[in-house]
Amino acid sequence: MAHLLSKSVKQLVRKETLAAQVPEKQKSLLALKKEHGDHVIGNVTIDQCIGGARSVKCMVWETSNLDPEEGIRFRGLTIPECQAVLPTYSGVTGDGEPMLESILWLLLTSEVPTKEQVDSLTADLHARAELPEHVKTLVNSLPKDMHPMTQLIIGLNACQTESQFAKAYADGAPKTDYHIHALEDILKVVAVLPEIAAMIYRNVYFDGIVTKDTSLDYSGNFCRMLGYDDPSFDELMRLYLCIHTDHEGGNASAHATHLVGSTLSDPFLAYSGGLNALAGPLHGLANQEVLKWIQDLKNKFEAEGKPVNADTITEFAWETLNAKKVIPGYGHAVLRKTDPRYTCQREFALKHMPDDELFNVVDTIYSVMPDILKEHGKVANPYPNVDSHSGVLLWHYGFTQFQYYTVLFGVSRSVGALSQLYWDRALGLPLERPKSVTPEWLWSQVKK
Ligand code: CMX
Repeated sequence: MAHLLSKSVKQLVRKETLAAQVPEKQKSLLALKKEHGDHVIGNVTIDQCIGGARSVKCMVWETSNLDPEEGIRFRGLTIPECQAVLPTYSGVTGDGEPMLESILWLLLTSEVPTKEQVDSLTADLHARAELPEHVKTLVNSLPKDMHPMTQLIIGLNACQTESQFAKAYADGAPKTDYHIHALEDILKVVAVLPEIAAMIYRNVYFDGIVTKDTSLDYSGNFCRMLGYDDPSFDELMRLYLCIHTDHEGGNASAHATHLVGSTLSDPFLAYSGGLNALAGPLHGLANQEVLKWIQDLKNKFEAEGKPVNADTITEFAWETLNAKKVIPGYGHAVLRKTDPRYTCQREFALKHMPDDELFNVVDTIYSVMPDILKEHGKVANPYPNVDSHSGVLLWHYGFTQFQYYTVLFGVSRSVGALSQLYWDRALGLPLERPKSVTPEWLWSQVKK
């Protein structure tokens, strides 16, 4: 049976906010296409063609934009601006981290929500969060040594039986209604991910028991399901989930979601595609790699009776680079400065755990790594990215199972990638189909 949007969300998200915006945005995009469709906005070099399409402008993205120097803006707001204006759990804006529901509202509607709107969204997500029995059985049957990301992807794919979009499509729904059915699925995917994620965590590392507390917000309830009840950890989770949501459209997880969705695969399948991309070590898996790198470093020098300090970190960094491996958590395909997502996590650490041993290791790495990478000479951006800091914060609260960290990223990224998927369907964006060329064709262009 189709889930009905809660009354408040129905009014605020669909009827007043989104429904008013959709025709305007459709009109504007149509005008761009019709009146300026042949306007040239860039060239593509052979370097870009071979080099992963870096900087090729060929995708429209509503929800966020990434500036190489400044970093991410969610609907025009930087991370500090989001922290200053978005509703928090305490109800006092600026006191604590923004709620995940706040950023979902912002990304979806481009409007800063009120606390009342955010609370209505919390209630709506809790109401949708029930997992089908077959999903529970399936997730509980997975081998404990299967990577948590693989388990998450399997769990989400199995939830596809709940897709209202797929059902509406099969029933012949008109194209103009696709975004409405997509929104049902999008909210459902966001709602079910924490429980799937928590089941995996509890199954792999603990007793398999997941206890909800829906009197809390999305992040607080997620923490309880994972088995944590420290309010300070709830705040960390709010920050963590907010900053990982979106990073414009070209990153692999967002782009994969957008690409799969462009075939009119439903949001469950589309976001499973995104999660598969996120599971790669050059993308979301880097957060587990960072912790592994630090543990390897500590083990090596402890065995040699040496302290972890700037000198030993430098030595280990050069060993890594000379072995032709990457320093996880450093570098970025777009950013050319320290990632503001790194900076806000550092500020959280300075506030909540200034004397934490591992935080000090991460901070010491930050003090030496940019110069090492500059000297190495290959890296376009020698500064840390988001993944460089996230693990150490989790570790502080006893969340030391670093093979699991990317799952948290996966829960968060659903919010950005799927908010955009709503707009993909609302704007009627077509099937993605860039042109590939053969190496022979490239040679023929050079010889011309
Ligand atoms: N350590 C060592 N070498 C690095 C490096 C790093 N941290 N970052 C880039 N390089 C190397 C690249 O491998 C590349 O080498 P080759 O020419 O031999 O192929 C060269 O420097 C140039 O790469 P680049 O233009 O600076 O970076 P890319 O856009 O190709 O790649 C990224 C970006 C993130 C994949 C890369 O910086 C990297 O591998 N970083 C480590 C992994 C990581 O932290 N990923 C997480 C990114 C954030 C996220 O998506 O979650």
